[in-house]
Amino acid sequence: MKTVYNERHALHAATHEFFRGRLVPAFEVPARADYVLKAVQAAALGEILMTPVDHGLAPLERVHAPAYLRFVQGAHAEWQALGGEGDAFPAVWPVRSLRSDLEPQSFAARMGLYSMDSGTPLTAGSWEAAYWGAQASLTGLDIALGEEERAAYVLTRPPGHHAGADFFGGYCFINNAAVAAQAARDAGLARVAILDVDYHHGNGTQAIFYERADVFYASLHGDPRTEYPFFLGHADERGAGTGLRFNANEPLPAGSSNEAWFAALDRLLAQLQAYAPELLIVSLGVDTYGGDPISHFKLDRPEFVEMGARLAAFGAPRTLFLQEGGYATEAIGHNVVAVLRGFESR
Ligand code: OKP
Ligand code: ZN
Repeated sequence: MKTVYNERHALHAATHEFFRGRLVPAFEVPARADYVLKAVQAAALGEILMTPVDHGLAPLERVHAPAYLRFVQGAHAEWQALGGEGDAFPAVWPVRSLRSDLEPQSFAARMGLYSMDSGTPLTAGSWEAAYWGAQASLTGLDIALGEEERAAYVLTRPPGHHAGADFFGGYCFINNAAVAAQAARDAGLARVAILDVDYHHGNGTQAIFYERADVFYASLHGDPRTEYPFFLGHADERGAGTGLRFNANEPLPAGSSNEAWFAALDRLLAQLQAYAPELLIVSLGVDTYGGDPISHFKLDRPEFVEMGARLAAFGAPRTLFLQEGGYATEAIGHNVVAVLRGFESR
């Protein structure tokens, strides 16, 4: 399988994030992608494209509000001009009863309007890293839909699935899975499915497609009653309007067994099988690993191989793997390679 690498990922390099009232070393760090690249090279999975093809801003604007994209692009410069030190963080949000239909002038206010948490440092290079991550995803899509290949893997960071149409958060700025799904629709595919196996619910991806039948979002994740992103990802969220029945969540308690995890995976795959997508996009977070420092499932190498095998057995005509989370830095490369090997062995 070919890999598309976002060689500009390290331009997004936060040193610290807020956690329990203090700044702690960041979990979402450039070394994550460096380790995965090494593992993919060592496994000789196939050609690695180091430079994504630039598809421009238009495919990003099909998913994200243009005003939001402009804001992210210039945010760090605005922060610096105001005398902000280091990475930029939001501090105020338009919660219930406050207006979010107006864009304020104040930078601090816009920072809150366009974000969901204070745990996502916005650095000098965040925009460029995220922009090229979306381009890598579009390049991976081209490969997966092309004549030579039926699947591709996109190695990028920061991740994307928490980013909504007009907000960043959960380490995410551009929703790569949503951008790729929309581009596939625009290329003429009728039905696209996104299967999100990251430990965390992909609230951004769900919200973007919640009222649509042409992109099915399915996720298994830590129960939002105790796990980030807390405010979305419950089992009763089945879609709305035309999108009713085209959204499926399998929240599992923190600490769930591997048996419970695979049973939930099979329930989602059965729903997706009935949907018969022309393309399966896998939001591939490997923070389901037992050694992950911020997550609480128990998958290990054999389970990652089994995950890949079940995704292959699913038999989608085309499959696109996009890198999301995974914070046991030295292990994530081996875990990702295990999934991709399992997929190719069937
Ligand atoms: C992003 B992805 C830990 C705080 C956790 C947000 C987690 C985002 C996960 N100190 N904050 O889904 O892997
Ligand atoms: Zn995650």
